[in-house]
Amino acid sequence: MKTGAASAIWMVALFLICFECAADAAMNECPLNKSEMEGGLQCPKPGQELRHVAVDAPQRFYLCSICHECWSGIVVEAGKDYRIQIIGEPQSWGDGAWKAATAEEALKGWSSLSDIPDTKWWQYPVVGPFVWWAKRSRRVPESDWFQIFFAVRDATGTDSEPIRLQTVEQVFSSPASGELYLFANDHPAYYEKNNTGRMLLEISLENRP
Ligand SMILES: [Ca+2]
Repeated sequence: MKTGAASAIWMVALFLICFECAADAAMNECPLNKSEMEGGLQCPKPGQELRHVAVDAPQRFYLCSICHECWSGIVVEAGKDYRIQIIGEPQSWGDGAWKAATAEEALKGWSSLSDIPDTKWWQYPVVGPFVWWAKRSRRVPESDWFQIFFAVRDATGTDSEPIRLQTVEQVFSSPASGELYLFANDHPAYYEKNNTGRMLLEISLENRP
């Protein structure tokens, strides 16, 4: 009887360990930088390894700034409330010379050359006008460079309006049913050129009273 009980405990433990492995394996892998992309690690595509979020069963996924659309694999439902949270600090988060060491800095993004430490005097007249001119071509023109957004693509292929992730932990009502994707606000031609970084996020379903 004791041997049977011990076996049962081991079976449960092995199941939990394997379940954890499977959860990790299902996470959306994405490249940290151009070098990893050239090494073969591509940005996640939509519709891969889809996972649903349940109450008390949060799911984790990565956001990589080099991806135009970083597909989370997370399926959300219109009208339900979700809590999205950055776990820890981002890894090597940056847009060219601009770097963010903390999640708060990453969320803030940057607006002009004065936000970039060690900017040289000659860069203001040379690079400054380009930074100002190019901002109208950002994915979300009215928001600063590299601020983080998420959106939902429904079954018809229609994307919801992007919602800005403004705090490390944020609750939102899903604007549509479909897969969640995220992106750093950038000029479309300047993702693979100079974006680096990966951050881990977690999403959970809010339990409405
Ligand atoms: Ca960029």
